[in-house]
Amino acid sequence: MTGTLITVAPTGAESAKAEVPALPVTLDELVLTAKECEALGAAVIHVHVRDDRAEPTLDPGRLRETVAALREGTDLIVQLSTGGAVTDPESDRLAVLDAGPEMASCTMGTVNFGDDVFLNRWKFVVDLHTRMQDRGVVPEYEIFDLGHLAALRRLLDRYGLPAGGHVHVDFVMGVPGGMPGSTEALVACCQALRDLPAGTTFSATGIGRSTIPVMLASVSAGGHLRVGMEDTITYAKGRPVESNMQLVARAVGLAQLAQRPPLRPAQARELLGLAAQR
Ligand code: KMH
Ligand code: ZN
Repeated sequence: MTGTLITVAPTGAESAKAEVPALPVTLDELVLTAKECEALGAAVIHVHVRDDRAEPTLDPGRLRETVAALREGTDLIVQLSTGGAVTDPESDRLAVLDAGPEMASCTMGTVNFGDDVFLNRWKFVVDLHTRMQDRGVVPEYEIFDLGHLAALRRLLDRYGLPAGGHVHVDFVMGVPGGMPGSTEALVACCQALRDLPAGTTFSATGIGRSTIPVMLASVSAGGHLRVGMEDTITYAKGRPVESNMQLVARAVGLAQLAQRPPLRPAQARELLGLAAQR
């Protein structure tokens, strides 16, 4: 493991612009954030888009326009969220792939999500996985709970490897209703990776106050990092995040401290099996 893959998740679907003014919600704000995060060391951008009222949307035109603008303005790997918001119907979430991203997220099971439910039926997960195979979109499998890794093994056993042949997972830890954002939980996930194809890579992100413990645990376990205002809006106790760049800069500092500097987008494409897809 020679470098660290840094993913920025700048917006998400949960925070309101009125409450978090630094959240990038317009296309211009998103592209500027993407450029600055790329300059700092991010290689992947996990994208949720907002409408003109800054509400989460899966509008196909807006998704296509966003993919095009990010491609034009950066070399980042564009990973569209198929998770959307908890209220989004499955049909709209599947249609995200029509926007032609290099990567897309694929959550491996249903999870309580605060007071809501983030629904990911087995049949839906299979549809998403097989459509991504057909279109050459490389998935990032989102793991909110330990059992999601067992579901991933079952998926790969029954339906085969993803496009590009490489398996990459992201542990999303500390969601109220999912696994905790603790070193112990991360170690348990790492142990379960032994049942997945050799060479499977992982990144991790801790929601809210678990951001820092999860970041430290992931780097020490040889993992990669996802950071951004989708996952935390507090930089330190009593200190709101000022920008996504602040979070990326902190992750870059940690990666450098660990002597695993950030992977450039081209290196990240090699790692994730994307190079062959271009
Ligand atoms: N917004 C969450 C309900 C994903 O992007 O794939 C789901 C989510 C996961 O953020
Ligand atoms: Zn997301």
